[in-house]
Amino acid sequence: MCSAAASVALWTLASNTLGEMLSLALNAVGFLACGMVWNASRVFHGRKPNLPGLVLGAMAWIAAVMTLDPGASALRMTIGAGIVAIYCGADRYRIVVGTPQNITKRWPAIADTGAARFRTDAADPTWRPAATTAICSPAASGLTVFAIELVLYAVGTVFVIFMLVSERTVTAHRTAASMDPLTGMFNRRGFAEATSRVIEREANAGRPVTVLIFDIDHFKSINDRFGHPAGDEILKLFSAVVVNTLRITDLSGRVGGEEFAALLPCSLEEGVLAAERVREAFECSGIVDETGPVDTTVSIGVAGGPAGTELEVLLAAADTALYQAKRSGRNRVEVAEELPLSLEHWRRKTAGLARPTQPQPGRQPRIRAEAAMWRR
Ligand code: GH3
Ligand code: MG
Ligand code: MG
Repeated sequence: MCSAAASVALWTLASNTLGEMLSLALNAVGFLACGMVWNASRVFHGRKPNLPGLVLGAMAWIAAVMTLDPGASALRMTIGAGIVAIYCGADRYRIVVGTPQNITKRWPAIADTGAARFRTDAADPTWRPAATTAICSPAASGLTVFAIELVLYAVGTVFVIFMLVSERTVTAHRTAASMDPLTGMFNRRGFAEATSRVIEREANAGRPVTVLIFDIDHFKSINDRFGHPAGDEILKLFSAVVVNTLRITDLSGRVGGEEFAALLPCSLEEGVLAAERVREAFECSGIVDETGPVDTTVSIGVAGGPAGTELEVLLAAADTALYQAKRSGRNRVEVAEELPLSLEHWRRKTAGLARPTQPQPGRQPRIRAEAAMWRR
C-alpha cells in the first residue's frame, strides 16, 4: 500500500517534471503494489504467495512501454488499466472464494472492487494536470474526482482489512469454544449445537435418529500404569477409531474426560451395528507396551427414537444403557429399552396439547436429572 501510495503521489504531483520514462517507471511500481495487495490477500486466505504473479503486471507494463510506439499512449494506458483491473479482480475473487459461510458479511470488500475500478482511471493521461491548469478546467475536476476516489479506496481498504481480521478472530474464537483441543472433535457444547441442527433436519424429514454414548473402560488404570500423556494418546486413538468407523454423515464429539458421544441419522438397529463396529475396532487397535498388550475396551449405550425425539431424552436414555453395559461387565453395547419422555413429548406436540408433564415416581426424575446434566 505504501509503495502504491508513493508511486501515485509522485505521479500525480510531479509527473510533469519527472519526464516520460520515469513517470512510466512509477506506474510499474504501482503495478508491483497491486501484485503485493493481491498476494497479501492470498496469504491471508491461507494460500502460498505467488511471486511470478506479483511481478507479472509490472513486467507486462515495462514490455508494453518498450515495444509500443511512444505515440500510442491511449493503448499503453488501456494496458495499464487492464493490469490494475486484473489484479483487483483476482484480489476480490480470493475474498469471495475465501468467504466461509455468509457472503453478505463481506459485501464491503467486494463492493470495494467498484472503487478499485476507478483506480484504473488514474491511467488516463487526460487527467494529468498541467502546471498552468485552471482550477475549473475538465483536467482539474478530473483530478479532483480521481483524488476523492483514491481516498475512498484507501479508507475502504483499511476498513476491509479490519473487517476481514475481525471476522477471522470471531471465527477462531467460535471454533475454539466448540472444539476439543486434544482430539480435534466437537466438545460437549459444539456437539450439542451441531446435533440440534441435525435432529431438527431429520425431524422435519420424518426420519429417526440414534445416539451413542461411549465410555472407555478402566481408563483411570491406563493413566495410572502408563502416565497421563499415554492416556491422552489413547483418547486420541479412540477419537480416530470413532471418526474412521462411523459414516461421514454421523456427528461425534468428546463430551467428558474419557466419554464420547455420537448422533447417527439412522434407525436404532443400524445404530447398534455401528456401535458394535466401534467397540470391535477399539478392542482390536493392538496397542502393546513392553509389559504386554494394553487393554483398550469401551462400553457403549445406544438409544434411538422416532422423528422428533428430543436430544436430551435420547442422551439420558443412552446414558442409562451405558451404565447397564458397565454393570454387565464392560466392553459391550447395551440398548435403551424405552423412551417414555420422548414419546410423551412427541405425542403431546403433535396433538397440540401444551399440558405440563406430571412427574411420575420411579424412572422419570432420574432421566430428568441426567438431561439437566447434559444441559450444563
Ligand atoms: P470405568 O470403566 O468405570 O469407566 O472406569 P474408568 O477408570 O474409565 O472411569 P473413572 O471415571 O474412574 O476414571 C476416568 C479417568 O479419566 C479419571 C481421569 O483422570 C481420566 N481423565 C479425564 N480426562 C482426561 C484427559 O484429558 N487425559 C487423560 N490422560 N486422562 C483423563
Ligand atoms: Mg467415565
Ligand atoms: Mg471410563
